[in-house]
Amino acid sequence: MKARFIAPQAPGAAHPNRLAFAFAALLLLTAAPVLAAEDAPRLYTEHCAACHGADRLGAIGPALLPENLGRLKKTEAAAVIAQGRPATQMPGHADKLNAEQIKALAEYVYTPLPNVPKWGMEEIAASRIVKVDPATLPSEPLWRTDPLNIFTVVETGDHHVTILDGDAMKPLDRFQSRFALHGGAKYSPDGRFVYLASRDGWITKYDLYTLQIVAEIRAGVNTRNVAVSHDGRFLMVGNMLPHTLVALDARDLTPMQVIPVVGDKGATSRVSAVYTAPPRGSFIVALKDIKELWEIPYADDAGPVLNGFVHSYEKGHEEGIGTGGRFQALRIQIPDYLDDFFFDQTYERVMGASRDGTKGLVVDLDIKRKVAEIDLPGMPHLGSGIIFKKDGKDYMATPHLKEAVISVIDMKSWSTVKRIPTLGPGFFMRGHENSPYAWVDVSMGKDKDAIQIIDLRSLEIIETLRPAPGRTTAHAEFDRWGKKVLISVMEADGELIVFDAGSFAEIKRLPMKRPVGKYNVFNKINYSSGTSH
Ligand code: DHE
Repeated sequence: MKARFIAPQAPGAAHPNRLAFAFAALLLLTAAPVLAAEDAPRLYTEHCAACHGADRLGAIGPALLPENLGRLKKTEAAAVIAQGRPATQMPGHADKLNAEQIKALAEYVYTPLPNVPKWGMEEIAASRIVKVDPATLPSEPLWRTDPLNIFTVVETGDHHVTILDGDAMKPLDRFQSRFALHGGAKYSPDGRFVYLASRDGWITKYDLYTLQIVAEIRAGVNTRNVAVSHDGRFLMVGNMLPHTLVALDARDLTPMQVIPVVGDKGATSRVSAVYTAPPRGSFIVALKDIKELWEIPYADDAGPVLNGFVHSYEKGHEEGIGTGGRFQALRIQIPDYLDDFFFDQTYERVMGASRDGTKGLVVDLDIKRKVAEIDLPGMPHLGSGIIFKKDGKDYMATPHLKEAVISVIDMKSWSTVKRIPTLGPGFFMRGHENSPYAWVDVSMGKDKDAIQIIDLRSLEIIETLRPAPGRTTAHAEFDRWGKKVLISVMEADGELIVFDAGSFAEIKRLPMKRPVGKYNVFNKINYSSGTSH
């Protein structure tokens, strides 16, 4: 991805060019002559298919079908085609396409497909590939290093994953992944297995001890992300297409249940994100097209919501297969859509925001309603937020995809106590319990090569690093001790740069193919407050 510069703007304001274009697009949609019908598919093949799939079912970009464009009006779609979409890999096409062609494309993506492929239990189960019987795996690792200081590094340049020894900072393995992995790698609670999700729905289970893929399954056509239950028994996959959640048995990825994402009034929705809330023994799910937040308990004693379904995990997973009710969703009505969310330390409250809103919401999962609003304009990227302590109080800090600031929120009063100006809007932020510093990138702005370091005691930026001038540099991750920080140079011929977390001195560089995210086993399995969950 080439990050594009997005000019900072007033909190909550829609981009002025965007508004102007949306208005122009509205006039066009009503006034301009329509291109010959056959031109739109040709234009689509030429300009859109590489990212959104020849069949419009999604690839690196999302599926472009009427049912997946729910919240986007046609005029806005035309504006996106012309100008691109902030914080995504969608570039503008106004320099290549004229207004009439843009209009034809906007019409085209709202045309229903004659057949949207069915992706139910049968198709999912048929896609499953078991490469190794999990029961035959040895109990000890094949290598000697600290098993909890391993990193999984996703390289999207050539769709590979590198498994990195975090002590020696040397690769243990590098393997071909599914196409376009996205979202954080998730680990089993002991840190032995890593689960990866691709945008086109594949879930891969990989064994770090024996350095091999155990099983794979295609759980969706266009997938958002996957969560692993804190007890390691279940995976929950959130899909954009079809509008479903899919529960898998973590042992060998056997599908357990397809949960249709249908709201109170019968409308269906894409999933924005599903995460695990360990103390609740639940998955929490945010939705893009329905104003509801779902909680799906998975604990065996979650009695009332299981509708009397008696589950015996030890007897085997086959009894859960089909449309049985092992997993039931508790639905909470909320006043807005949530595109992203973040938990407080107790997992009782969720901070969420829609990408186009101006306010964040705090939803209490026990009281089951919104309990506060947060001043969070400019597309907060809450999934990248961190929690830290200062003067005995808990704060969360989050970057914004459209504003050159880091917002710092008091987690008791929910007020924004500081907005730390940065060199540009950023995607990712990381801290660590053993470090007083947080590392942020500003990769959505013109200073895309800069990494800024915030002292969490003073809430000031104290250092700006430019380890690869002119190249997109983003996504920090600490090692388990909080002593080293890894940063990605996200270019085709990119690299991973290792820094000393205290002195900020460079330690090492490892060449990689567009490395994006990297995930430390210890930090992830301990739900470090400085990392994503
Ligand atoms: Fe991500 C995580 C949504 C674009 C790289 N991204 C996530 C998660 C969500 C999300 C919901 C949390 C999933 C999880 O970890 O379980 N991402 C979105 C979007 O809505 C957005 C803006 C548009 C889209 O294309 O879907 C988007 N994301 C991108 C990119 O363009 C990035 C930079 C490059 C890429 O390869 O797609 C990108 N997203 C990432 C990464 C994570 C991620 C590296 C994991 C962060 C982490 O540290 O946990």
